[in-house]
Amino acid sequence: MTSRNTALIVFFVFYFGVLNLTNVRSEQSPDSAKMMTSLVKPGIFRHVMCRNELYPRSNIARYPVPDEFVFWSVPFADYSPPSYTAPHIGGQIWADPPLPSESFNPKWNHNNGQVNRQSFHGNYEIVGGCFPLNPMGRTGIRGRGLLGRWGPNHAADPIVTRWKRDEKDQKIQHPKTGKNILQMVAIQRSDNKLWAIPGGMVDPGENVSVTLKREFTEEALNFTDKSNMVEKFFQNGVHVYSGYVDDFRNTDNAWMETSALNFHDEDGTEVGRLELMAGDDATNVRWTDLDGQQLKLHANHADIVRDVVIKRNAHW
Ligand code: RP5
Repeated sequence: MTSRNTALIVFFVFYFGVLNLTNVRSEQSPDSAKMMTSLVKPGIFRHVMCRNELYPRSNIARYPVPDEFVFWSVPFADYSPPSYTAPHIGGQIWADPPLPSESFNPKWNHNNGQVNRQSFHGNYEIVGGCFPLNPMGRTGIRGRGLLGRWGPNHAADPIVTRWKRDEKDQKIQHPKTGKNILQMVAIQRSDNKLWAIPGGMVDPGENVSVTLKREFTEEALNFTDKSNMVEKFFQNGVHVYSGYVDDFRNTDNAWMETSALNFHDEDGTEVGRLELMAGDDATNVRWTDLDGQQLKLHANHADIVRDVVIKRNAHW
């Protein structure tokens, strides 16, 4: 076989491989949706949002990482990403000290009750003597970037839903699928202007269930609700997802993971009736229709939300 033929075969295999993956991402069937979320696994899932771009709020370019070199298991001899930790992180109470350090030796892969350094994806490696290694592969940048913690940075994402209704309070069916349409409270993030689940970081020692309610109250209600209703509403969450987030801030040594729960207002009389008001970290807040054709969200939030749609047999 000539080298030209070999090159052509390699090109077609790669091209159609990528095409196939793209189709899986954009296909809207519930089965493929389930597959996508379960694809957020080391060695299968490839970074999309945290690769090949300028690092946010900096002029640092990520080292280009082609699809086939994302996984650490694939040798990439030329890989020499820049190291970056945002200057404003230094000394923050919510952030770790710089590494390497003589005095800072956390127990990696361990939860000490204050900071959870365990990953949902099993034990991660420590490289260079002290640096946690992103379990999903290369991101084109080392250091912590904008993230406070080395290793996993744990967040919580409350997916608050209700059914879309008409003026007579009847559920609206989508003309194409005939299924009821779910709506979710989404915020527009101030940092990247993308719509997102109104999630946030788990504070030291905080229980995830507290974070879920706190973040929703801060970001989507701007602390306006003084009733007991929200408190009660947040007692009935359905687990949706625990794992890695393809967040634009991730690096080779620091990354986002989340616990996502669905809080559903079946008859629209609880949170479904509240007036939404964007908090400090959000530019906007609104009830958003969950429609696979239209929905573009921050990180891989759309994949997470899609699981709620499947569970509730709603239109997508
Ligand atoms: C995402 O960023 C998480 O899924 C969560 O929604 C959010 C947490 O970060 P901040 O909003 O606190 O910046 O990766």
